[in-house]
Amino acid sequence: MTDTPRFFTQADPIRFEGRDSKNPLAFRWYDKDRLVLGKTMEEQLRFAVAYWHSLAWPGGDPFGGETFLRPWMHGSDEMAMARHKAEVGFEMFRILDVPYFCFHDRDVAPEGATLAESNRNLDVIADLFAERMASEKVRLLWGTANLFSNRRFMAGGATNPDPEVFIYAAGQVKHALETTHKLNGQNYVLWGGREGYETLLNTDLAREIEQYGRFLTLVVEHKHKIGYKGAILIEPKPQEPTKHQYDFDVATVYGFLKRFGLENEVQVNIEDNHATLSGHTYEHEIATALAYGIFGSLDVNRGDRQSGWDTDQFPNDPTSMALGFFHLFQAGGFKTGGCNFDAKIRRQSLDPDDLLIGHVGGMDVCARALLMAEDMIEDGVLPGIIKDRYAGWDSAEGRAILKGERSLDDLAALVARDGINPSPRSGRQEYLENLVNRYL
Ligand code: XUL
Ligand code: CO
Repeated sequence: MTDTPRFFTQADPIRFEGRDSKNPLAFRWYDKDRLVLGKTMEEQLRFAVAYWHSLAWPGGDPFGGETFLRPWMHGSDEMAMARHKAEVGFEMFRILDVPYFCFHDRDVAPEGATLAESNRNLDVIADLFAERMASEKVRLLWGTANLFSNRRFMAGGATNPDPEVFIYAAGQVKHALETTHKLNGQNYVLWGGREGYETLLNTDLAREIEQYGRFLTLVVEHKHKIGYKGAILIEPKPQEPTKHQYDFDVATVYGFLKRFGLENEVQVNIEDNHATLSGHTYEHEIATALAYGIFGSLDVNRGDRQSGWDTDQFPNDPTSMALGFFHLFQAGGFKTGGCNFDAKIRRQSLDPDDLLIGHVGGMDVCARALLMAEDMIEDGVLPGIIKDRYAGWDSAEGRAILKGERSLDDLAALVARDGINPSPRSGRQEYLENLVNRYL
C-alpha cells in the first residue's frame, strides 16, 4: 500500500493556526488539545470521516453521473480498487488528524455474486483496516450494512414482503456487526433507508412493523451472544429514498423501541439533515433523545433551505450547532458516539483538496459551536433561567403531584382551598435569543 502516487497536495496533518490564519488547510477553531468542559476538544467532539461520501461517492446526481473520476473507481480489479480506496482513506484520516471513521460494508469492499463472496471481500478489507489501525491513531466509530443499494432490497430489508429478503438481510447484518466488533467499533448503526413504503396500496403496515421489531431484536440478541460491548443505534429519517420511513424521527423511534422492549438496548444516531426533513431542528431531535435516554451519536451535516431533499452538505452554521451541543454537553457529552461527517462535497468540487477543505470547515464549525456551548453552560444564565422557570415543581406539592400522590379530586379541591389563580410569567424568548448571540 505504498507505491501509488499521493492523492492530496499535502502529507502532513492539518494544524491549528488560530483565528487569523488565511490558510484553507489549517484549523482556525479546532485546537484539538484545548480543554473544553473538562476534556480536550478532540475527546469531546470525537470526529469521524464517513467512508461513503468521501471515498465511495462518484459525484452523481439524478440528472448526471460521475464527476470526480477518482482513480480508485476506474480499473478492472475490484479488490485492487478497494485497497487503493482504503489507502487514500487512511491518508485522509491521517491528514485530517481525526480519531474515527465510519463505513457501510459495501462502501469498503465490492459486492460478490453470493453473500459468502461479499463477506470474504469485506474480510479482506477489514483485515487491511486492522493492520493500518494497529499503527495509526484512527479508530472505528461505527460500522453498518448497506441494505438499500442492491435491487433485492427495493421493497425493504427487514420489512420486505418476501421473507427470503429478511433472511438475506439478517445474514448480511450479522457479518457487518461481527466485522464492526472485530475492528472494535464503538457503535453499530442501522439506517432503514428502505424500511418504509412507497404506497400503502401494496403495504401491510402492521406486518412490516412487526418484522422490523423482530429484526432489531435479533440484532440485539446477537450483539449479546458475541459479547459486543458497543452501542446499537438506529438512525431516524422521515423519507428518502422511500416516501415514508418507519424510523421517522426520534420520538417515533422511541415508540417503536418501547413497543418491542428495546428502549434500554438501542439508541439513536441523529442527523441534522434528517431532523430538518422531518420538520424538526437538530436541537429538537438531540433534546428529545436525551429526554428519553436514547441519545447515541451524531451525523453532522446540513440541508439546504430550498431543496427538499437530503443534500448532506458540510455544516456551516455554528449557532444552530451550538443550540444542539448545549443540550448534549450539558448532559455530559458523547459516550460511545461522536460527530460523524455524513456530508459530501458538491459535485463540482473536483480538486482532491476540496475533500480536506470540506472537513476542515466542518470541524471548525463544530469546534466553534462547542466553545459557544461551553459559554452557554458555564455562564450559567441559560441553565439558571430554565431551573427557575420550573422551580415550583420542586415544592412539596409539585413533587407530590408527580409522584402520583394526588388525584384529580384532590387538585380540584386545592384550587378552591388555596384560592389558586396562577399569574403568567414572561418566557423571555427575545432576551434568551439575544443572550445566545452574545456567546458567538
Ligand atoms: C442516509 C444516511 C446514511 C446513514 C448510514 O441518509 O444518513 O448514510 O448515515 O447508513
Ligand atoms: Co447519516
